[in-house]
Amino acid sequence: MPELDIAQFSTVYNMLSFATAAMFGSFAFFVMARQHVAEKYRMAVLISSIVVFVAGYHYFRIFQSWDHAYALVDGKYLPTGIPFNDAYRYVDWLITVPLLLVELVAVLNLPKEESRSLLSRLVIAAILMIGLGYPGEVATNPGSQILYFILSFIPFVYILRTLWVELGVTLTETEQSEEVQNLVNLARNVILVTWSFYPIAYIANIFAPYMGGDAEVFVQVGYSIADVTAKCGYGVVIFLIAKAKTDAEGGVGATATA
Ligand SMILES: *C/C=C(C)/C=C/C=C(C)/C=C/C1=C(C)CCCC1(C)C
Repeated sequence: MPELDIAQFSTVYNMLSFATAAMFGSFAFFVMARQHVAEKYRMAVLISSIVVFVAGYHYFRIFQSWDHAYALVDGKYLPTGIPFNDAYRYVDWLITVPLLLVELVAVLNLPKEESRSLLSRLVIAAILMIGLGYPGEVATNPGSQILYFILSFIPFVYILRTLWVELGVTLTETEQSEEVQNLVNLARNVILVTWSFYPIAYIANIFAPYMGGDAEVFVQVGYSIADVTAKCGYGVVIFLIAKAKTDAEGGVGATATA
């Protein structure tokens, strides 16, 4: 771990605290929001609440780990020797990234066959993406950092391609309303933009020898912003899709008794 000045340490400390609060706040929102959508869309909103709860727990652990990894000595934050546990992030992603994809497919309520085929491929690609990224995240030599970046990038592109090309065809074929199509488009764009933060933040690891403490700050702040938008913000879009479909089908009561 690099030595940090007070501003660098505090920036990460405050970001991790903010992300923990955002996750648990969103958890409360999704738990209550569930009642405002029809029965068949509740699974998607339930999964949003599980995602932010799991992430909130992990952020709390990451926050504690960060706090223990450094001690203030003569106006500088020096490593205490207690390792900062970044594995929490990857364990978190291993659970939450597949769930985020399940959310999208669940809220669309597609025919069973198509849901299953889309989901199994998306989930496998997500696990490969995270699993191949981890060895690069913990590596300190640029060769491994770049190699695992490239390997992880392949399933990343596959996921985006599947969401744009295949899901696009399915949306037209299943004749979703224009409002729903626009919202699904928004959800896909939220995935594209927020998920792109991760490989960008990762790259700072490669430049760590030239950036000093700033690299660690960049990575931690980048991942935190990405997580809040990709889990909380995206969850709100999923809720809006569920709500739009509920309203189009006659409201909560009408679909619940149908
Ligand atoms: C809630 C957490 C989410 C949505 C995490 C998403 C993570 C990624 C899209 C990570 C992607 C990576 C690459 C494409 C290459 C470098 C290694 C990773 C794992 C940072």
